[in-house]
Amino acid sequence: MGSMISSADVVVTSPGRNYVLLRVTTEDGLVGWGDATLNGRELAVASYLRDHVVPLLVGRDAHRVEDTWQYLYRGAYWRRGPVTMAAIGAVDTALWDLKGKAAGLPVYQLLGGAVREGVYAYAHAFGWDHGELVASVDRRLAEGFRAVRVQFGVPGLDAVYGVHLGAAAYEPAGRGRGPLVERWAGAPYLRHAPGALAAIRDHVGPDVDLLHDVHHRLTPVEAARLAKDVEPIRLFWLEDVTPAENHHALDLVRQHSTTPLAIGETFTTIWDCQELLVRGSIDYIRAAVTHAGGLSHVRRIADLAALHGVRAAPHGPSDLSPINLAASLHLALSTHNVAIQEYMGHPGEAHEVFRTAYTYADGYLHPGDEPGLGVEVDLVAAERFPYEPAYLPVARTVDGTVWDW
Ligand code: EZ4
Ligand code: CO
Repeated sequence: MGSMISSADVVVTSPGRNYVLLRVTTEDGLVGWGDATLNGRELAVASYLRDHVVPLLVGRDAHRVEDTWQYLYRGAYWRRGPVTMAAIGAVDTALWDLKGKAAGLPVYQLLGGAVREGVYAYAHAFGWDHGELVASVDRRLAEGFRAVRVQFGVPGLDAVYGVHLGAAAYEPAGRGRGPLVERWAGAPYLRHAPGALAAIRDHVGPDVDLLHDVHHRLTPVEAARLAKDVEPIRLFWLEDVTPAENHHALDLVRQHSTTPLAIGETFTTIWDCQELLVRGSIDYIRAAVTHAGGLSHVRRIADLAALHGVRAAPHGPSDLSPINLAASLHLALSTHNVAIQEYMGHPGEAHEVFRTAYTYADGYLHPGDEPGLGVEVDLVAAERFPYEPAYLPVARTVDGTVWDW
C-alpha cells in the first residue's frame, strides 16, 4: 500500500560540473534519487528518461525493482549502450533508495548487510613533474589514504590525462566550449612512465598501494611492454591499458606480465564484461553503478567476476554525482568481492546541492546508516547552478590523427 509511483522528474544541475538526476516519488510521499550522468553527453540521458522512461514509471509499484529493470531493459528492444543503461541505472538506484526509505534501512542492509567494517578507498594524486607529484601524493597520505592513483606529466606532451591544466583540481570536461585537443604519442609516454612510477614507489615505500590509469591509449604490444616494465613496482593495478572494446588485447598483456589489470569504466552491461572475466584476462572490473544499469546489475557483474577470482572496483569519478558514490558504497560494504572504491571527491559547489551521509576516515569510506542511500538533494540550491554544455577532451597524435582519449 502506498508504494505506487506517482511522479518522476529529471533534474539537471551543474554545481561545478554537470549532473543529471532522477527523482522518483511515491503516492505516500517517499522520494528516491538516482544518478543518470553521462559526462559530455548529459542531455541525451535526460531526454531518454523524460521522454521515454518517466511515462512508463508512473503508476508502477516502486517495490518491484527487478521487474522494473527487466521491463526497461527487455521492453525497449534496443538494448545496452551508455545512454540506455545510465537511464536504467538511475531508475534502479532510485528504487533501491525508495525501498530502503520504506523499510527504514540503509540500502546495504537490503543487499545482505555489511561484509566489512569500511570500504577501502583510493584517492587521486597528480603532478607535471616528480616534485609536484610527490607533494600531491604526500597530501593524500596525510589525509590518511593508503592507496593512491598517480598520474604525471610526460616530457614532449603538453596535456596528459589525469594531470591538471592550470587550476588546482584535475577536471577534464571543459564547460562552455568545444573539446580541448590533447596530443598523444606512445613512445615518450613509454619511455617516461616506468621511471616516474618507480620514483614514487621509492618515495612511499612498499606499504602504500599505487595505481595508475593509462586511459585506453596504448596499442596491445605497447601495453604489454608497459605492464612488463612496471612489474617490479608492484602496482595495485594498471588501469585501462588498451581501448576497452578489444578484449583480446588484454590477453597479450597478460602473457607478458603479472601486473594486475583493471578495466571496465566504460562498460554498460554484464555482456561487456563476460569475455574478459571468463578468459581470466583481468583482475579488477570497473563497471560503475550509474553507467552499468544500477545496483541490481552491477551486483550481477560482481557475482560473475567472483566466479573467476576477479574483484569489482566500481568507477567513482567526480563526474558522477554523490548519489552514484553513495550507491557504490552500499554495494561495496555488502558485496564480498568488491576490492576498493575510487574516491575523487566532488566540486565544492556540489556540497551545496547534495547532503550526504557517507563518511571518510583513515583511508576508508562508509555509506552511513540513514534509510535508503543517505543522499538528499536541495532543489532550491540545484536551481542556482544551470546547465552549461561540456565536452571531454579529444586526443590526436602528433600528425593530427584522432586517437583514444
Ligand atoms: O576519465 O570519469 O578512473 N577514472 C577515470 C575518469 C574518467 C572520467 C570520464 O568522464 O578514468 O577520470
Ligand atoms: Co579510469
